[in-house]
Amino acid sequence: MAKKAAVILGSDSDLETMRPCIRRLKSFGIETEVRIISAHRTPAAAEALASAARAEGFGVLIAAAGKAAHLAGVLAAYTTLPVIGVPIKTSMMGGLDSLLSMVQMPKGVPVACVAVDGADNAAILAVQMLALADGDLAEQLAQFKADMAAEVAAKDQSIRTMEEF
Ligand code: RP5
Repeated sequence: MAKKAAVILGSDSDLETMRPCIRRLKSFGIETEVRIISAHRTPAAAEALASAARAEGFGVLIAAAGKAAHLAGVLAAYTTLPVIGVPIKTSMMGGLDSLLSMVQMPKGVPVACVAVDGADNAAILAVQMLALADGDLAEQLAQFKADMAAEVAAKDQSIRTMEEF
């Protein structure tokens, strides 16, 4: 049976940024659970989710958080599943605070951190991880990449024929 993905938000204020991630996972047919769990406000829930995730059929966890963004790291402390972090853009530091909090993990507890607000890439990376053990998903990914290349090639063709250049 295909592994599930979990998208864990540090706050409901992260939801709009993360909608593309949830949509992308669903577009690949990945069963996705979305939760709001905070490393600081509900740490016991973070431990419970991460500790049980592998046994519950998850293959990857995606964690979005901003500011002192420790959620992905805390989840990674309690699971051997891969954890992908999405640092959320902040008003004061543009997300650099979130990025550094998330990416500077101690040796032994990695988090695969995507770009600030990199929701879509988090989903694609998660699908690539799940596709290691799922041939259908791997085929879908190959088609996704081919469609993306065709789209860029069409734009290239179009710009080459623009009169303004
Ligand atoms: C983090 O602090 C959340 O992930 C969010 O990005 C940020 C602000 O949270 P709220 O104060 O809006 O709940 O924990």
